[in-house]
Amino acid sequence: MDIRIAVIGAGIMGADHARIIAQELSGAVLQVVCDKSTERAQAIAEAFGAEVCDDPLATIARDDVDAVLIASPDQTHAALTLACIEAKKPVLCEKPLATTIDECFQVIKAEVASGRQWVQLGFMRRFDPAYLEMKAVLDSGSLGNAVMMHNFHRNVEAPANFTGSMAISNSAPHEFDVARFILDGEYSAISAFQPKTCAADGSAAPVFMVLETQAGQLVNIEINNNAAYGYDVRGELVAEQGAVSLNSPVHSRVDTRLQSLQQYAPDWRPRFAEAYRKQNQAWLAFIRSGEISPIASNSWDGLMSTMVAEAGVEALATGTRVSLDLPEKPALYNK
Ligand code: ISE
Repeated sequence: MDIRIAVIGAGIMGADHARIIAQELSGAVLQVVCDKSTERAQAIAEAFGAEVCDDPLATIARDDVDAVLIASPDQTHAALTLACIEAKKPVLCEKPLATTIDECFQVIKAEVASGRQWVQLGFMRRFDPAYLEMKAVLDSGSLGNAVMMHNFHRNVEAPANFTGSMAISNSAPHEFDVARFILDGEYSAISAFQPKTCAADGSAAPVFMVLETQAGQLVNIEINNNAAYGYDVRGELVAEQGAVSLNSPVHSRVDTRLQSLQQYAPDWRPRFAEAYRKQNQAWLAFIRSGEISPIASNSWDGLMSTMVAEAGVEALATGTRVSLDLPEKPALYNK
């Protein structure tokens, strides 16, 4: 039997997930598209033969919905995820799990009380072939222990009024999560800086962070959401006996007039297309088996990235190095 999926949120990511479910996820059907704007939902639903609903809680409760993908605005994530846990419906929630630490704990508490995991979090980079190869090389032991990880995360242009603290709480969680995943450890402290050469209100400025891990490694992250030239994510893991760098999927190069040109993606969707597909396939397997993929991000990972983001925002605002005091992990989340 096909798994009937509802997508809540018909924005840029909701539309992309709806397309993946309808066209690229064998064994799943896009059953409902839900958005406050029925017009937006209608446009997607019509393209893929789904139904439309404008009430997220009613969507979650529907008998013809087996699982729910949440791609609505960030501040709605926790409440909708809690409703899915209550209804015992597996959920793939776009990052972040919640906008506050307190809400992350509420989700964790509900999952622990129900005795099983229901939530996969949309940190899709864990399914990107380049990051997975980086992790496989490190885990093979051939390069010795990890020492540092360098990360660059660039967007063409930030939305209006995008600030440094938003770069930390909205963009950097991808790096917070994937570096934790690759290094297989937790952070102990974070410092954050902005170059002085950019707009006085900090709105256009990149943010540069240095994180320390409990194992003593250093992780640096540049978030530059006004990089102008393209969507560009780079990473290099430095270990004792060598280093591993990410390659972006580029299928061709144009050579002309003494130049060699390679295209950049305009945003993250083409760069991480394979990761999104693999992530959603893993979620489908989770829906069927009840067992979350060991590489997928779960509610605990969501809490960790929200805690680091909150500390990073504080580090930037105060100009200080902020230490992290992490809670104990419930056994439910041991992998
Ligand atoms: C954006 O907020 C996202 O969530 C995307 O996944 C990320 O790649 C992009 O750079 C962010 O700004």
